[in-house]
Amino acid sequence: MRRLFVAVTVPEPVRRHLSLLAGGIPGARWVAADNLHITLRFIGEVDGALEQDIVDALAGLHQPGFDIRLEGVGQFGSATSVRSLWAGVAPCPELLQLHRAVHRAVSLAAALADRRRFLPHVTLARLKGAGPQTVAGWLGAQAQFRSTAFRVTEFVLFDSRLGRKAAHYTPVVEFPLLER
Ligand code: 3AM
Repeated sequence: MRRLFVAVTVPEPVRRHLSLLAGGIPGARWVAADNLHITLRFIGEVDGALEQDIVDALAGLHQPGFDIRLEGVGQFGSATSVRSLWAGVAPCPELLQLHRAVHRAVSLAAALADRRRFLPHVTLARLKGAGPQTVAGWLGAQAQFRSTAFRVTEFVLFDSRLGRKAAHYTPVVEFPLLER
């Protein structure tokens, strides 16, 4: 069994830019630069046969490549108990279209539902017990964050192994998007 998810990766210069945002929150677990990504669809644990069906379904997608930019920061969780901090994505219809296509392909191939609303983001940190004021200070300080634009040329099926301190992500299959 492997624990799978589908994501868009972030190029190295943008990951380096994002890693400058790490810091200033005691107890935060900052995501390692190599692990920064935009999740399109979490799949979960599947066996080899189902994984192959998912790979076949994803390989059947023919979506175009596109440019995106990361912009702004936000939080998941509640005001008093923030679970994670993230960088946002500037509005991008092509990313939403890719998400819809991946979502549909996975749902059909694996008969797995996922009704969560898609809010594209790059998780930067996971928090436990961080004070709301500290978090608000960080959000205010980073509110103007804006990356350079970059081209998304593929999406990737990842295997996620949960470690005691951090998850370890390994690319399983890279699916190229159509060129201009
Ligand atoms: O890209 P982010 O960090 O938002 O939180 C996990 C991570 O999302 C999420 O899948 C991404 C890659 O691990 N994830 C983990 N378990 C999940 C679950 N049971 C989940 N998403 C939905 N349901």
